[in-house]
Amino acid sequence: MQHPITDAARAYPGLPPGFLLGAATASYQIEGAHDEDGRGPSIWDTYCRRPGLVADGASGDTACDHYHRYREDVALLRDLGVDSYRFSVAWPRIRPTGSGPVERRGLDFYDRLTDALLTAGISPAVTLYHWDLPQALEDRGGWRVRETAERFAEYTALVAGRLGDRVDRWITLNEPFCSAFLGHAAAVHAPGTREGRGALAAAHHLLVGHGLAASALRAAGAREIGITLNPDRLLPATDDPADHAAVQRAETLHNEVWFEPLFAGRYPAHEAETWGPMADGSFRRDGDLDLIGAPLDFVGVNYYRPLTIADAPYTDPDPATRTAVDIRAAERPRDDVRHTTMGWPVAPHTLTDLLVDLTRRYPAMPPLLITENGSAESDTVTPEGRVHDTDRIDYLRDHLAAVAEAVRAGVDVRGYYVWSLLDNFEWARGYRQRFGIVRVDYATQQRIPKDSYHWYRGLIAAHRGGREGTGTASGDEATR
Ligand code: IFM
Repeated sequence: MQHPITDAARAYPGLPPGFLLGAATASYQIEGAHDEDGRGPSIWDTYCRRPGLVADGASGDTACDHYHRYREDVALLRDLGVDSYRFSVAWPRIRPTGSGPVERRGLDFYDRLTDALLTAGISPAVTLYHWDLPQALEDRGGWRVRETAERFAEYTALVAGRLGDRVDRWITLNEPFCSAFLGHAAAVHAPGTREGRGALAAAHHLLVGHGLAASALRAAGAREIGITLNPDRLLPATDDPADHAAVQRAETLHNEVWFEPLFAGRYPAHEAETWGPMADGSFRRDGDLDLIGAPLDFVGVNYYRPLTIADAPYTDPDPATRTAVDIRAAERPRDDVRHTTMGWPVAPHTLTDLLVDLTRRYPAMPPLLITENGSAESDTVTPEGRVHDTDRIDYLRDHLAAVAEAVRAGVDVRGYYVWSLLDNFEWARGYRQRFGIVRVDYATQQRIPKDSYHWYRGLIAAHRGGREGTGTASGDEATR
């Protein structure tokens, strides 16, 4: 189903009144200060030190030095005019070994950041886990074992105890798909292993951790609690039934593992044909579905691009000792649309389709927030010190229009966070990929707001200025 984006919507997406506009980052990608104030090592510190895994041998050791420059970054957010800023707390700053003593200086940092945001009139949205697991917990089994979920709930209670009086919105996990499957199956994220069934155990324990953390947040009186997922819009490469079957297996892996237990009270229906012999589920316990499926106030959706899927043979030679999560499906390239520097196809209407489809499939799902959307582009700085990132502006504008289209189709979307405020450490891609609306010169740590920053600021001003929902906007920055 295609949704033509009208010219009016291109000019101004016609967002509903009260629709929240924000920007997002994550701790390991921006903070730096990897060994300061008692911070312990995380699995990403370890992963970055293994030769050959991260582009250019990069790490988050310094990143954007946000730990020391957060006041400057909050000033950028204030001038941008965002309603809300989504940041993540680094677990190893709060409990360096995951289970031992609490590091007060880590809590103090997020306390200062929270107060700086509130002084700037910005509502903080806190993600508790954006992939930086304390290495000491990984050494004891990591997400493969239930104990990590229990430690996660303890850490959550510590952070809620300190910030809960000032934080409006809490996100337990960011994209558990990446933690479980990119980390324990594809080996392209920390901890960087290929262990088949271990990835399925990790997926389950991440959900258990979410449930326990959500319950700890409720007990602490948290106002709005949610989880951020990265559901994929999966398209069959051809009409061949084999490709459609591959799409179903990919649905299980990418979407249903999370959405079914969270919002339908069950495990995915197609597990057996998707996982094959690994689907033993022995890590599940009675009562887990109730814990995981406890009501939430919102679900965060991170969305960047669709995936075109085709049937594929097993690549793992011995099914009995399978180390990959091999669902016999492969992504096919497409040549009909522009791609970002990540190699991701740009197809904004697929975001509308995804949101409409999720709402239809999961009627019990709470309201949605787009907690990430953005594009990596090959930015250059002009001699005048400007970054004319027109491709990024087009991307953001068209995806916001796609969100507005979903709202018109009846989807309850309450807000949108651009990824990302700053250029930052893009995981295994290092610093080569730039997602920021603010450029970071990593040699000097100078911040340069790009044209997309100015455009977004104009859009926010137009939205605030009472033109919400009219489909038009005035002001050069919002209409370009
Ligand atoms: O940079 C990441 C972020 O940490 C999680 N979501 C996707 C982004 C772009 O790859």
